[in-house]
Amino acid sequence: MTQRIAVIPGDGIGKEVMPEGLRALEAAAARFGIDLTLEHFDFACCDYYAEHGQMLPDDWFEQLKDVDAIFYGAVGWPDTVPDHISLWGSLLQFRRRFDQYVNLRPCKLLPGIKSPLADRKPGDIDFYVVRENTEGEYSSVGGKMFEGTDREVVIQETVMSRHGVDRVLKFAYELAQSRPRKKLTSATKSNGIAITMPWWDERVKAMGANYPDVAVDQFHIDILTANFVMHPDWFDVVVASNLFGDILSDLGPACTGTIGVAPSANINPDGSFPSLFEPVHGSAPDIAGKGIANPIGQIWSAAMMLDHLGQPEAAQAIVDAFEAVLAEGDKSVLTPDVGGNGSTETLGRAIAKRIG
Ligand code: GGG
Repeated sequence: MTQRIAVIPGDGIGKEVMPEGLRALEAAAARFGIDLTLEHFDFACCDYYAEHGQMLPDDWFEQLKDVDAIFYGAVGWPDTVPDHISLWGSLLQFRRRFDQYVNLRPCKLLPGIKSPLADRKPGDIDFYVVRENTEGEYSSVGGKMFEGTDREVVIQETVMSRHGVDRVLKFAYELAQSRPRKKLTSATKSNGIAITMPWWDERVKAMGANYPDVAVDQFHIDILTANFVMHPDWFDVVVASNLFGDILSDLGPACTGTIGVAPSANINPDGSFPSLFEPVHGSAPDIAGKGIANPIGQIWSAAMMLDHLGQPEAAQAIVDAFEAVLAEGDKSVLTPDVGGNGSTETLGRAIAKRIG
């Protein structure tokens, strides 16, 4: 049976890393006999907005709802579309309408990459950030009063529901329980944000009763960011609200040397709608067009997608391939962010060749 994959490159370096993500995906599919149908879409990017005045066509939900997974690049081109319009008009619509309430972001120090933190080696940093992905601080609830006057007021609410928080905590507890260290860290700011965050802490505690074998700790987000830098080895599974999870899942990969390798899975765990796989990085206008973006975030996202589609061996083959190419350390192959003088394509081709 064929698996239908919606391919949406998006903006900036999304367009450059996507071909390498597909090269790896197709190499793994060929090796493991997986039948994939790739369906290409030109929306959810700022070029589409320039032509149509919106990021998505009116019938986007109908076009995408029956695919098996969405493979996405990056969004944002602030020279033409303000970032909040492009993000809310595309990725956040997908996450919300397809109820992709878990954003799973692995953070791992890979072989051959030098961490900016002293004396860290592969194995020292290996944790997941589980980010709540449909509510929290990313709410569209709020408004403006007396706009443009000296009495101007702007309000934006944080939205946390018991349904929304409990389900992402359950996912995080179960992930922690499945790992050898069985450790869960929750990120809040309960002294300053004194309604929603202490309530999140209470839900963590209540949910913990179902997982007595999982060790739980809780940090305020400010000291937690310091501990990511000073003690990244402390962490196993870190669960956080939408905004805090977004910040931590950029900081974590930065501690592993480059955000360019970081993947993510926007998961609808019950499978009622497609899940979406994309690199953590954005469209990076500063390096777009130069052909030097690291494609591993996109390639690793392809591996997460295959795993989600029930193909763990193919997923592992992709991970083994990029780890081997990184460990080899051929500078003519590697992109500049990991010490090479190669290109997006040289690195992508080397990984695809290694997959077989
Ligand atoms: N590939 C991820 C991407 O394009 N990120 C752009 C961005 O700003 N994302 C914010 C978010 O993930 O909430």
